[in-house]
Amino acid sequence: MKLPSHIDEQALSARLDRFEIETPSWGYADTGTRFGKYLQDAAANTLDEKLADAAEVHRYTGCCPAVAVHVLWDFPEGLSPQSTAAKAAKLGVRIGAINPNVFQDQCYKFGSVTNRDPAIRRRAVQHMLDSVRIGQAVGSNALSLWFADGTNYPGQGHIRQRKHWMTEALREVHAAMPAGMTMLVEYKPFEPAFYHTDIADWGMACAFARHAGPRAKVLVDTGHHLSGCNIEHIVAFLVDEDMLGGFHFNDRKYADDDLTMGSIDPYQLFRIFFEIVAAERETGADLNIAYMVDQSHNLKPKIEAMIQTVMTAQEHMAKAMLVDFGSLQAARDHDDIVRAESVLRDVYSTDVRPFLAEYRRARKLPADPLAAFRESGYAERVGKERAACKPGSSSGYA
Ligand code: PSV
Ligand code: MN
Repeated sequence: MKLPSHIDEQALSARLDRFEIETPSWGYADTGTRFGKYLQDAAANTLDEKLADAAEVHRYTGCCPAVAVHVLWDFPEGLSPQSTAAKAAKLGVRIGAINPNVFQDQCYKFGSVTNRDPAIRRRAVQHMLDSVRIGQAVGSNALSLWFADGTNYPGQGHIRQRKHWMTEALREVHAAMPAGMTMLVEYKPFEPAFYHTDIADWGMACAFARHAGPRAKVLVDTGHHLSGCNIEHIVAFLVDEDMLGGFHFNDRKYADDDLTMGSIDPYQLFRIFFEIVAAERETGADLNIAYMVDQSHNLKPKIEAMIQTVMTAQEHMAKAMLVDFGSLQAARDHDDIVRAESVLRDVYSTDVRPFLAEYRRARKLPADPLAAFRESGYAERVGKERAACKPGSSSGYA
């Protein structure tokens, strides 16, 4: 494919080589909605199987060497973090962000680090401190924090007091992190709490991260915004404040729908990457951002959905890199809004898939990872092996 003349193809390919996308262990397991769970034969039952599936995604795409883990779901009592890290390495992947879980246990019904009961707050902090240690043991450099804390009714909680408890907890955990670890603070405006959420938006996450310490940054989950929100503006703003630590990628139509990245609004995804690429051009260096997927597919086959996601991410990053920043600046200098917008729209309309196919071939990767994975028969094979271990199966553990 012939690229526009202002594009340095080598630089574009080199940037894509450095564009790693972390996939989530929970994206390979059976999950459901609060209305029920439909099991898939091929979905992973154990952490080993999740790692094996993540390794498949990496094998076909070449850009997903890290797997995010959820401490309670992936590290039950007795599972050694070191041996898990060794297993991952054997499969050609590594453990990425560590996600503590302070939202599932019964004691967290009225909150974790913002619970009025000091014993429950301590338990939540202790779990995060344990997660830091797991992270150290597996060589992870990110502690990714999301809290379900909030209230459902006006008057239920003392909002400012809860803010102080959240700050104290984050400070203590930050102080326990080793030098190379980043704390990622995720926000969400609703769910499971529906009146107020203790970290409701990027501004609150940014304030909490600043209070926590210098290695705390904001995590933008693209599904965690109210309708109409300009996510790329948030991204640009946080980048400029040096406070954007990472993404949880997914797409949404109504709420936190966990849909495949770019399936609903691919132009929004392009606009997000455009802001990143623009900032990288101006600073002359890659931004230090953890690109992570947070999708848990109930209907699509999980590995296919993940490969589709990764290909979509590469496409939109590549498109953003095709922007003619010289023409864009010239248009801006003349307040030529029509031209400025066209610079983006023209690039967005460019089909970069032939370029990406060549790019992959040159790296001995399949030109079409999704087709290659389908042809491999992996899903059918593991489906047969794993189905027997599903709840409800006659030979399963249910
Ligand atoms: C919460 O909705 C969230 O986005 C957090 O990142 C959790 O860790 C993840 O989903 C769990 O699926
Ligand atoms: Mn998330």
